[in-house]
Amino acid sequence: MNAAASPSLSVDIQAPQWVRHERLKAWVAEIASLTQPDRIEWCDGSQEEYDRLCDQMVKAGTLRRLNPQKRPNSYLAWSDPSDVARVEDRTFICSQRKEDAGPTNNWTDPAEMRQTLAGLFAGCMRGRTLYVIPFSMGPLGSPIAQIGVELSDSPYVVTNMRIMTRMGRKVYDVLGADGEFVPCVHSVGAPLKPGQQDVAWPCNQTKYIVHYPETREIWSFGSGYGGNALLGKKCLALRIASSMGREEGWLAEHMLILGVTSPEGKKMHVAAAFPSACGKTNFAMMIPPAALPGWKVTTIGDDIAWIKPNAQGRLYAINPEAGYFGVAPGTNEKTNYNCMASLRENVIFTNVALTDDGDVWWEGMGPAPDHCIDWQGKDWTPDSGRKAAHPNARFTVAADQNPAIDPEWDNPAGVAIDAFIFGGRRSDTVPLVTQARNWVEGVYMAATMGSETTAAAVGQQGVVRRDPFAMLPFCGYNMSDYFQHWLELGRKLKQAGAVQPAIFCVNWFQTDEQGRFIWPGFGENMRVLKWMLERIQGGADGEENLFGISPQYQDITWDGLDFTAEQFQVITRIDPEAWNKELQLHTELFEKLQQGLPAELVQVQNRLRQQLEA
Ligand code: TSX
Ligand code: MN
Repeated sequence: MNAAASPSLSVDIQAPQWVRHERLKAWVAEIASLTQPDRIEWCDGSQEEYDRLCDQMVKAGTLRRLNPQKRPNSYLAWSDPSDVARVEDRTFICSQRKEDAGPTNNWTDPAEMRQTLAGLFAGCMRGRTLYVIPFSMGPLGSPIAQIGVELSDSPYVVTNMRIMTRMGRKVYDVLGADGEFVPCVHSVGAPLKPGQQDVAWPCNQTKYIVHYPETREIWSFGSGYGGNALLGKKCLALRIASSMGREEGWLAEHMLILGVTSPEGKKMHVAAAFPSACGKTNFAMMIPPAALPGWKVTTIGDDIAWIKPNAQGRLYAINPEAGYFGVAPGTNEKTNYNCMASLRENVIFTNVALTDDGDVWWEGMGPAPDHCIDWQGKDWTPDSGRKAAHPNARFTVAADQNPAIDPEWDNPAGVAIDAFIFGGRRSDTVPLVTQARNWVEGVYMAATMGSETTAAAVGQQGVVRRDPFAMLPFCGYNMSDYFQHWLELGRKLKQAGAVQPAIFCVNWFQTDEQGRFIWPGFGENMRVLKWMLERIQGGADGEENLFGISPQYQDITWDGLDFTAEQFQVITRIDPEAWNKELQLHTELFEKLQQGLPAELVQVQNRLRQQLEA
């Protein structure tokens, strides 16, 4: 298709003078010719633009303005009930070869997918505005950052991208006349006929979230929600970036990054991967207990880490995002005080309930109101037998509203990573904390990590789902190649003369016979973090077991907490019978990932099995 020469393109494609990138302009013209929008808007990322789009969405019924006394400058969106989460079964990695996507990704031949999408995108923006959204993932101009440009017909996407990324005119200065960018094309897939009335949340039953890792392109059709539509996040910063990182020798990980400062003022940085529903955002914003005075936790990121080795083999990490797109239900002053403080103003809420005084409410926020309007716009009372907020309801808020933001969070050089933590939600089997004896055993722990599904998935309670590195839905290439990449990177760090970061495996979620959590969790996790940091610095003791090194009761600081040696024993013991079953499940995972699975990981498994039998 010769888009630029298309006679049917009647829309004004004239770019503002501050866009000097001819290839970008030609691409915008090409996509406009395909999708046929009524207008093109070149977003500048200004406050005026944000306010204007919010006003426009309030008029269109997409947003409700919240009570400015209760929640200044904040809005509430209710999505279509069919468009409430990422659609993993509609997410595709379209590499040339199927093997390069691997057994855990959906794959379609790229040529075939391009044809399918050409059909779906033809005329799909009729009656709408095409917004050109330039954004930087990572501090502007950082050597670890990447630029993307999203073309979207959704003003909700523009306003969320302004919060979640460094978005706007300043990106064009970094891009210059011919800088590299990841092209991202997004449409809600709901063209309007002349005079047709729009709906509050346009979307399409047909959905495609498509990645071409070799050409580094993203195409998304049919959804306006979260990671399906805000293409900088899961699509670019994880799926495409993981593939870039493999080619270029760095890591794009589904990890929070936190800083932890000791009473002596020594600061370390930790990156941690947890599957969904394990409280990543809570951990990233954790407030240490008063009984551990002088310890401080600061947030660099809550979801994604881009990590590059320097010439000395030290790993430096940035948070590619500029905001938090977090799950609202369950968030309150006790589970995450800093998060609640972040949400006092300038927030976009999606799919939470609207209270009678024009504020928001969700399950687990605090006492239920006697009446509110639920996320589907219906009257709700505590006895209506439904949830007022959708379980995947979200807030979008700028990172710099977090009172615990790390002073280095915006540093283009990143922060030096001292430790990796991998965790899952396991009611048994996996002990509170274990330090891997070496890099390969750490990679094994991360590769085999799993998490129990919560009540959210009906009838699935207690089933362990393997989620290697918490990357299963986010790795843009073959998972076994990804393990290999981690192993190779570990070797490179060592060769460059660095001490490799320590690797820990944690589980806050063991339960007793009555199903009650044993470990108090939340701020008390600081006690575990403290042990880890003292391990790294050579101070704390631990005891070697089958899988690595775990603390004994006396190795943890218990000041101000009633937690007995007996309770500690329960959450740190290794039950040989349970681990026999666990290793069987690891074997099942490895069978699925057989193609290209590093032999080193199989060797670790064989060693564990032998030791367990002995
Ligand atoms: O986020 C959590 N973290 C990490 C916090 C720093 N959650 C919430 C998970 C759902 C998103 C946790 N839930 C954690 C945890 O460490 N631990 C638990 C389990 C738990 C729940 C409640 C209590 C104790 C443990 N106790 C009381 O509510 C009194
Ligand atoms: Mn995530």
